[in-house]
Amino acid sequence: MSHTVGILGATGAVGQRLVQLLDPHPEFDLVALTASDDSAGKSYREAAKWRLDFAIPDAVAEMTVRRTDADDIPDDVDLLFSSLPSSVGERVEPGLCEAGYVVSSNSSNDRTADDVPLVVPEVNADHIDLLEVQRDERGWDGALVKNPNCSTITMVPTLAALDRAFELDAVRVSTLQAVSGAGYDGVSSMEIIDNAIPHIGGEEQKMESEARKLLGGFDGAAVSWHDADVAASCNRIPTLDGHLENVWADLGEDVTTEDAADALREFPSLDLPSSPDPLIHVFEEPDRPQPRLDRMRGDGMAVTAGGFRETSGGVQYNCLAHNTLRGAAGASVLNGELLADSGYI
Ligand code: 11C
Repeated sequence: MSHTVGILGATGAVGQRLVQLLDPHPEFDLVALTASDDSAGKSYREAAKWRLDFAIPDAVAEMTVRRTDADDIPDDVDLLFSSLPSSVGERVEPGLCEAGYVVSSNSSNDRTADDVPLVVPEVNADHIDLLEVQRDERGWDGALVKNPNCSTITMVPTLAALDRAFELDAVRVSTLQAVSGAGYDGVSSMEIIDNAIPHIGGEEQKMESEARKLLGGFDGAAVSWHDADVAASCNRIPTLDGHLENVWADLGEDVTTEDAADALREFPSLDLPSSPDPLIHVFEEPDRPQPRLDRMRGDGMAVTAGGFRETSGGVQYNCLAHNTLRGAAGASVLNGELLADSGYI
């Protein structure tokens, strides 16, 4: 069955990736694009400063950009994908849910709210049923589901795999994040190459809290956050796309690199259109010059892991994923597919 969908914030870096993934999509029919008031009324071709290295799909280029108000969005839209800035998302998204729209959002607002499911389907699809609690508590006909920050998504499938095979006690992670994570401003900053930037405001806290919520249990009424101690250090490097992360996982027991690699390799994927199989590509060579496009494995939706080393009571490794595909637009689309599969749209 096909669902009619729209995009909130269609002109930005993630919004453009949503256009890429939704035109075409096997389950979704893209019918509405929204953006800020100064873009409303223009054609998408005119409003979007298109940055991807292929042409805007013809059918989308001539669509008229709408405002993000419920009055301006067609009533028959089943699902809205949101890539609004969080300051706009926190204002706009609840109003749209109240007006009856189901919103699958990449925006960082409300990710850790008690009644908002934060979901990476291969990791915690069951959390989607927190929407029953949300509808009861908020009285919404619509619904709000979130995907996490791109740097959280990159490591969480690997942590879930280790947690299921062993037991995750603590995580230390240091990131090397691409400039596209900072939106257009970040991409522009590629003009200043040869510049690694330490500290990215707020990113560490997001990785620490979101990972614990995603890895937590759900009893039908509430999510109990995982009690692993998670600490992150986040840094920006001058590459366009793809976040690379160095992870130290404390598992409370000595683990061989082979057993750790097997746990990641065997972590199951899902039968959803955007879920890659395998989800995690594992490389065990001790010295592996990286092909340029590990980030594009599984059409940009897979995680690549390698560099395993035994530590006292755990394992060290690195992981990499495409930040605006797996980490943002693709994550929202995948949650949309889960909403459809679970009967919420
Ligand atoms: C970055 N991860 O690379 C950020 C961008 O919470 O969704 C995404 C911010 C978010 O700067």
